[in-house]
Amino acid sequence: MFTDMACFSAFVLPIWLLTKRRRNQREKGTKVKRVALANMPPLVNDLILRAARGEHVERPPVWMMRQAGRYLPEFRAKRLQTDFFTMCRTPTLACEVTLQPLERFPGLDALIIFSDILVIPQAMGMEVLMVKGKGPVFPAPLRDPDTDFAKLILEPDIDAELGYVFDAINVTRIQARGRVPLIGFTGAPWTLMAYMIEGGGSRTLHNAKRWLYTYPDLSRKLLEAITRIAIEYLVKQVQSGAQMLQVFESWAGELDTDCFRKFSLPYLTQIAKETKAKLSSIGLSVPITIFAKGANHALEDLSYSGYDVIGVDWVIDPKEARRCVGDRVTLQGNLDPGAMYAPKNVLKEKVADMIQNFGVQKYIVNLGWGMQPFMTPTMAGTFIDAVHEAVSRNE
Ligand code: 1CP
Repeated sequence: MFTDMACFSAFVLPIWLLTKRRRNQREKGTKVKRVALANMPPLVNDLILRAARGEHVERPPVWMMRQAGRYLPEFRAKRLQTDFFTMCRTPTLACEVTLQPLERFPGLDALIIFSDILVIPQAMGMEVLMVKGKGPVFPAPLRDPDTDFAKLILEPDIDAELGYVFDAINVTRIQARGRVPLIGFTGAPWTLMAYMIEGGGSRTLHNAKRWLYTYPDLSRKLLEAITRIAIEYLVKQVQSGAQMLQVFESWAGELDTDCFRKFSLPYLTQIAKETKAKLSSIGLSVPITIFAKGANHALEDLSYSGYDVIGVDWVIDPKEARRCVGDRVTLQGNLDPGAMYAPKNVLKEKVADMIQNFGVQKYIVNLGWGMQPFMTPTMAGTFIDAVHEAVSRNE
């Protein structure tokens, strides 16, 4: 009897557990047969890639952060039927909503894959829910540095945990039929760490700040782990079909200049440099954008950090932003999202002035932050038309 039990726990149980784990990973992982990059439809409009690489363009490309989202009635209709993260995890659905803005606005020059920055904390073992009227919520945020940190998976199996994003990118790249490039993205380490500790959006970030100042070494450990994950995640997005990448450091502006230099910039730099090196070693290369919202004080440092494009928010003058970065990078932004609520003629004038101030070359038109749920498709249409009109007016 004893030997039977010993045999069971020594041999049968581990094998059973291993196959169960593999089965789970398969279920979470690849469901669609991926198409190789060599067999993707040829790209018709490469304006944004040329602008990002600093090559000559006829007009600046335009897209909008959060362009797939709740300001579109067709998105809301889909969301009524499905939970947010189920949408992210279902490649056909993620593909459909990624394409929605382009179907409505053929004047757009890029797509961004429908997903969320919080899929990385999920891959690290944390639960994240999307609560109506509240946004993302972590039922069990990181609070206790000992017990909670120990529960985190610092080296998750990226293919098993995030394979659905790669599938969604692959399907979308095909369905986009080469009309415009597809952008992949990740949250940056500090922003993700802050969400993981706060457990959701926060005005003060007081829990995350307490952690950062009280446990700087542990904070670095966490930031390093997220950095490694983000790099592998970005490389795999490109291998699946992403043609450009963006890193969102949405809460950069919450850090003072010293903390930004210690807890954000080094990791942002590592992400750009290592992602590029890894891609280059497998014969791939895509432009990468950093959007460090609120870190206008660091524009010069960022212009040396390995990124091709720097996204800027609306509280910096375009000419001042250009002065900080020289001609080293392309700039992206920076319309005040609030200008979308202006009368049509005022909005158009703002866009024309913005293009005049940034200049047509080395520039990608965007908002200074994402589209908001209160905006309307008409506002987005006016914004995009304004870009096309402003350039033809200048010719
Ligand atoms: O209920 C819903 O339908 C949720 C709305 C929504 C959507 C459409 C959320 C919740 N995320 C998204 C999609 C999303 N998120 C995209 C898709 C592609 C696109 O741009 O069209 C992207 C790029 C993101 C990235 C993201 N998520 C960021 C970085 C960009 C930014 O705006 O700074 C951040 C901070 C998040 C967290 C998040 N997810 C959702 C909300 C409402 C938030 C912000 C919560 C907060 O802190 O207040």
